[in-house]
Amino acid sequence: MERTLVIIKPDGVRRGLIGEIISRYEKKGLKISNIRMIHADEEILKKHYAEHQGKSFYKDLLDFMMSGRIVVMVVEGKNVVETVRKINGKTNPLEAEMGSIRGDFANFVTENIVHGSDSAESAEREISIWF
Ligand code: IDP
Ligand code: MG
Repeated sequence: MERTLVIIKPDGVRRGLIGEIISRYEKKGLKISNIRMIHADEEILKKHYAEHQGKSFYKDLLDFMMSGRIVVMVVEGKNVVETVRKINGKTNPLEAEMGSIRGDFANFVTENIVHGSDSAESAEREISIWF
C-alpha cells in the first residue's frame, strides 16, 4: 500500500484543527498508520526541507515550523500521495480550491496548515526522517 507523510503545521495545531484535518483523510478512506506530536528542532527540519535550502522563504519557513508543536503522521491508501495533496489544496491559499484544507483554513503561503509529500520517493525519504 502506498504511504505518504503528513505534517499538521504549528498553525493547524494552535488553531485546534487536528481532529478536523485527520477526519478529512479518514473520511476519504485513508488510514493513519503512525502518528506523533513533537516540537521540531532545526536539525530535523533542515533534513525535511533540504530541497528548499537557499530559497527566499527558507528561514521564515524553518522559524515558523519551530514556532510550536506539530503532528507528524504516516497516511496509507491507494494513490495516497496524490489524494492527500488534493485534500490539502495548492501551496498558495489564494489558489487552493475551497473545500481543500488550505482553501478552507489558510490565509498565508508560509502558514498553510499542512504538509504532504510530493511523490512516493519523497514520502519514503521523509518517513525515514520522522519515524
Ligand atoms: P508544498 O508544501 O505544497 O509541497 P513547497 O513548494 O514544497 O509546497 O514549499 C514548502 C513550504 O514552504 C510550503 O508549504 C509553504 O509553507 C512554504 N512556501 C512555499 N513557497 C513559498 C513562498 O513563495 N513564500 C513563502 N513560503 C513558501
Ligand atoms: Mg513540498
